[in-house]
Amino acid sequence: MKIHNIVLIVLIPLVFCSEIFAQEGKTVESKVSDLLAQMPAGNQQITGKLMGDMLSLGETGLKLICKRVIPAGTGNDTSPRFAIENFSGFLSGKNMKSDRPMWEKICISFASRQTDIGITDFFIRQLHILGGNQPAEVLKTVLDQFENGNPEIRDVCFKILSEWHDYSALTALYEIYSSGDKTYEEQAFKNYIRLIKSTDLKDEEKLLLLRKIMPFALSADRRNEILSELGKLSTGEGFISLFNGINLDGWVGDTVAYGVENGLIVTIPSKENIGNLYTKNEYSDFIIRFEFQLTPAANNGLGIRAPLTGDAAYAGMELQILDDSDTSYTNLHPYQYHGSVYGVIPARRGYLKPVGMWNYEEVTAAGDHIKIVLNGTTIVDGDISGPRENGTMDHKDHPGLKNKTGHIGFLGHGSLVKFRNIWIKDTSASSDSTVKPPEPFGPVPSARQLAWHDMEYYMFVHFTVNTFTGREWGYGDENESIFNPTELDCRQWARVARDAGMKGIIITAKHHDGFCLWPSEFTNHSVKNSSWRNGKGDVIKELRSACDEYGLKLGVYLSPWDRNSSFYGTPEYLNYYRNQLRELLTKYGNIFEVWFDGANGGDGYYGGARETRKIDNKSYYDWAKTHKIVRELQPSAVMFSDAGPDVRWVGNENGMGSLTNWCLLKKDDMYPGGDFAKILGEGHEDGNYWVPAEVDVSIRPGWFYHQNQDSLIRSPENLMELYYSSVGRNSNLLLNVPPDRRGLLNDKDIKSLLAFRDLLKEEFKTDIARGKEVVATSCRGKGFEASNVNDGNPETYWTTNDLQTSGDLVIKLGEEMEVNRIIIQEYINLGQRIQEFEVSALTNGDWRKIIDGTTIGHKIIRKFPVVKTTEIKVTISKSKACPLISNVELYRSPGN
Ligand code: FUL
Repeated sequence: MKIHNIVLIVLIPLVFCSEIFAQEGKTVESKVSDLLAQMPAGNQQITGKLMGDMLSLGETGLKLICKRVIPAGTGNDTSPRFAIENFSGFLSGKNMKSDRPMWEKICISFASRQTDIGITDFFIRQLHILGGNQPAEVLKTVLDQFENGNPEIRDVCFKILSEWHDYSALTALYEIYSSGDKTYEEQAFKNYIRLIKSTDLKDEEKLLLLRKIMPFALSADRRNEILSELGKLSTGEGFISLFNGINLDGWVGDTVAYGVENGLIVTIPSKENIGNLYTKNEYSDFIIRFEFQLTPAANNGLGIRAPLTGDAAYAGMELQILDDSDTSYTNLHPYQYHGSVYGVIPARRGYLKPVGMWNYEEVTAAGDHIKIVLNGTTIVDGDISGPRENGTMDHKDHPGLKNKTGHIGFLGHGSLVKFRNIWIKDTSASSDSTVKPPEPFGPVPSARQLAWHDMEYYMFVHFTVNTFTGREWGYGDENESIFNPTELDCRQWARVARDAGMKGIIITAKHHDGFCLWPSEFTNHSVKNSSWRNGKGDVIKELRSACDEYGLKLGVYLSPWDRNSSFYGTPEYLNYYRNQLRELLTKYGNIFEVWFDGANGGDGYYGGARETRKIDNKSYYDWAKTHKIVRELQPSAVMFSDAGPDVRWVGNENGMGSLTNWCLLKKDDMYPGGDFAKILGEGHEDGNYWVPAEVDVSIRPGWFYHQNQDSLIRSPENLMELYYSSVGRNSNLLLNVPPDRRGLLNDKDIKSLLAFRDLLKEEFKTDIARGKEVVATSCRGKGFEASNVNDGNPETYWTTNDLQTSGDLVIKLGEEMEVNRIIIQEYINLGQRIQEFEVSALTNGDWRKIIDGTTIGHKIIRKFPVVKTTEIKVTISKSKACPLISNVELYRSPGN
């Protein structure tokens, strides 16, 4: 927690040196004193700035600060300790990599040269906070200290190892545990397992690490814990161990006649009447693998689908385990040979190893089908339905053939037999055609949000009196008659939007000047008093029918700030605002998005008052009440603002979505117009609402049309960059294209938009992943196969079982191909989960990483230099819960 807080503290502000540090002529010593005098600083911004100052002190200054840390109780060293801890947090930030080694070196030297345990502790902890730019070196220091320090230092170091944040401490913990040092053994074991469980290691790696520690797990509890972890991991084949090598946990029945010796299950020969040893659990369909060793003429049996009482050969089924090579058995029937389903299905004789050697057997029970492979040879491959319906070979009654499920057991017949390596895979679930989908994880999108995600790219239209006054923010005192577009044609806007590949249009029904593009009955400041169409026009109405004609959705921007209204700033204004909202939401059909702007309050006309009016962003608008109106009148509309509730602002107007972009937000602490730029970009990884980001940006420098910006229109290539930094970063793109004074989109803008559309078509022309063979390291089961990621169906997805949070998907291209673009989509209906991923390409037998990243969400599109490859691998290395991928596309695009 501590580390987390510190990181937050320092990531927020951009760091610049403060004035005192710019002053020449000061000694490092006095700079240090000046700096420490300002700490602890009251707020995060100041602390952040001071950290920049601290960095500029260089090694000498930093060491001077470290020197001021003194043993507890000998004086006040709050300032240096505060400075140092924050500095470690500061340097653990993403972009501070290059400065870390120097600080690590200083901390290591201060940690090792101290005689005071508290100070050593303090400096070792800095290494921990730093989080390991060079984890190996930091770990080495901690380990050296662990080995060489006095008991107290050992304790501190061990604590750090135990709390280590990633798997790099596994080896150290393993060594401590396996060294047999009793003081730390218990904790070392626990943390070794904890790290394996919690890290982003691949399953295969986890398996190796668990197997590595198995021989040192000398108690049954520890063995069971390891085996249960092994069982949870998909071993590729999904077998779990039935025997922990130490005791008979998991077994019932005659646990006296069967015992454990040297890691083997053995029958105790002194016992005359050996009973049966059964699994506690019941199995119906399964594959069991085990090894067994016989003594001359030994007799035992493997009971399957057996009850715990009665003769398993009849009440269940008995698969013979028998030294049928012994002369006493020469005259047996084939349905009594080793492997036979006793009395029911015969076996092939002659494949047992010589007595005293270990045999390896695999039994598959799938419905009525029983198959046994002994030492690599199939000795039984038959069906019990025939004997069940038509009579058995031994002509006896075998009611157990009807059992659907039961225990598996070793059936005792008085001889000495040994068993080891007993593994089972329960296949009952996979023979069932319905595999349960994963449960949702965390907040999930509503239906209206899902529909919004699919829109991806749509048009913003800024149009009002400003178009005619040349302003960006109208004062509110415009004479309505200036609104007079000579050739207004909403059909042209819609046609261009459609041709440009956009899915909708959001229009400034009212901007900050308060002028309404529809004849609102609540104000005179609207089209009804303009010269346009003799005051009979209604832009919203015309746009509605144009959108319908061209298959586009319509959204409205209704500025909360109104520089015309005399009510603005008073409670009455809210009624006015809500009345206008009601007009828009009731008179113009379905609205897909309602855009609540964050710019609020300032000077304005305000009905003639011509003054400055400030409102409190947090409380004035009473947003909850306004939101209710939208939900009531347009239940399928999403609401946009800095803080949602449905869609959030991305935090800038430059077209930049954030690479790490969670659709999640802790919106309860936020409000429109607040200072949340960074959070708005990234969202909150642990956010409690689904509030995805929308990137709003203009094709021109201004939001409104200004003739003098006709030469400053974004080029098609620039629009492509915008597309990558918005749609390609899990955001929607709302691109503003302002109509000119004619009321038409300008030819220059249209040209750029349509050329961009052509570029886009070329960029993503042929998806070379579509339909190719895809394999995954593991799969949840039927319905969730890897092939779902390139079937073109957004409703199907690949996923793993619930306990897995990583996995690989390999797309086999079938031949060497050039690739330079990838699209990946999560199946967000069940939550955004993926935290880290990587893409690599197979070239000449080597896997080479081509990109990595953090979040995915609805969609990411990434560029990379052309690779010639036969296979592309998408590795999900970290996910909050089992990862769900609905789509992967690959392209060789002409772009760079
Ligand atoms: C801002 C407004 O102040 C701009 O004029 C523009 O409408 C932009 C989309 O939002 O907050």
